[in-house]
Amino acid sequence: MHAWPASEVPALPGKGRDLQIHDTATQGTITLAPGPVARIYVCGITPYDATHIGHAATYNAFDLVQRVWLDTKRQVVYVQNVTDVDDPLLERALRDNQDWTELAERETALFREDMTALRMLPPQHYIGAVEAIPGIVPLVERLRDAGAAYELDGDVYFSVESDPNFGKVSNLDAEAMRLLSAERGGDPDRAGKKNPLDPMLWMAARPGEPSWDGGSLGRGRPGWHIECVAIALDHLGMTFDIQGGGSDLAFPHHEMGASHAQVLTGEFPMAKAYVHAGMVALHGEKMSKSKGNLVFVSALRRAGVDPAAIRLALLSHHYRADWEWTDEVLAEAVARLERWRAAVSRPDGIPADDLVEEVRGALSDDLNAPAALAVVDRWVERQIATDGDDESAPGLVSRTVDALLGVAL
Ligand code: 5CA
Ligand code: ZN
Repeated sequence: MHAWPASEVPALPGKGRDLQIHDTATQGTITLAPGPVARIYVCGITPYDATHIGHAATYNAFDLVQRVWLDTKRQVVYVQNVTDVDDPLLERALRDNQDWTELAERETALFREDMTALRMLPPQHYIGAVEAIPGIVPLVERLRDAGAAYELDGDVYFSVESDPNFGKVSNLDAEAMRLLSAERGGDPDRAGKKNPLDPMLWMAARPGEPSWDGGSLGRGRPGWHIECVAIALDHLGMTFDIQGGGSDLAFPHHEMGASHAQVLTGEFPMAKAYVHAGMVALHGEKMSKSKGNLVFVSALRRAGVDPAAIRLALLSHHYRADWEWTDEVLAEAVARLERWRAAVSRPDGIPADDLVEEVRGALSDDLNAPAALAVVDRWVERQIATDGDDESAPGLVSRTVDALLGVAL
């Protein structure tokens, strides 16, 4: 699939710092020092509805990762998927009596527009589940041939017991795993499974549903976790730097993915850091397509909200925090954007060399975007209150905010 156009990232004087980031698997902060090429896989959308603020917040976190790495003069290989065939997408298409491929294409196109408007840097490889099927089938066959998968009425399940490291990504107890499995696409109550948590690798064709040739697996469609493993291994190989998503993906999605990869390659972990963004809520509940309590990025844009203000609203919360979207959050961001623009539009100003280093310091410290905003706020206050004579300062602040925070002033 094609991704979306990249906005240019200005080069800053000096060099950025290595990223320290919280890793869900080891439950601590680790310093990532990739080689000249940093590799990241971020789980993409299931395109059955428009991009909401929760999605945007999660993609914002991983956009910051890219920007920190680019500032260290590394090249970044960024891979993102689109789950363009899965139960929720097919259910929505059926409910609304529309073609599932058209629904997926339309919502993916809107996602690209939203990401472009928000100045999120695009992935180099943007891969749909459907186009990944030829790579998924042989992996499922390998898992089955290794004795790590079994058949149940034509469906193929992964046996979590085949992985000695199962549980080491999300660190949850058995009861929590069971509850989350039922909530997040699993089927722990299906009779005949070896372990209630075992996830599906390949679902045999159902009447009225799309299906593909699965070689020795028969016709069907892929399970969710193997989709991301196949795409990640194909484009990044094993032991890449970060696998990212919202905190609702830690279990089962990233846990199961790590397990599939462990059995396939004999290695753990698939990613050096498992990075999870907090959940954005609306009216006290997690924003989710299934609940319908959503604020869409495209609706805000249509209402005339500057995408740079949306981006500042996202940046005003630490990526790991759970937070609530409110009108005040947006109003504050709109006011901040106005202040920042007024400050950098002055022909000269007070020196900003420290600002670059301080923003770098904040972001390399587990992507502390609120601290980075505070650094810029302090410069802006002084800039508005004082008459400086540093001609290069406003431009340097603009370029820093653009390069490291993705906000065009
Ligand atoms: N296609 C799968 C991943 S392979 C999927 O989870 N799609 S999604 O459309 O449901 O979510 C896309 C991303 O947005 C995921 O990383 C998810 O964790 C994140 N996300 C969903 N809802 C929220 C929310 N309310 N707040 C923050 N992030 C969210
Ligand atoms: Zn995924």
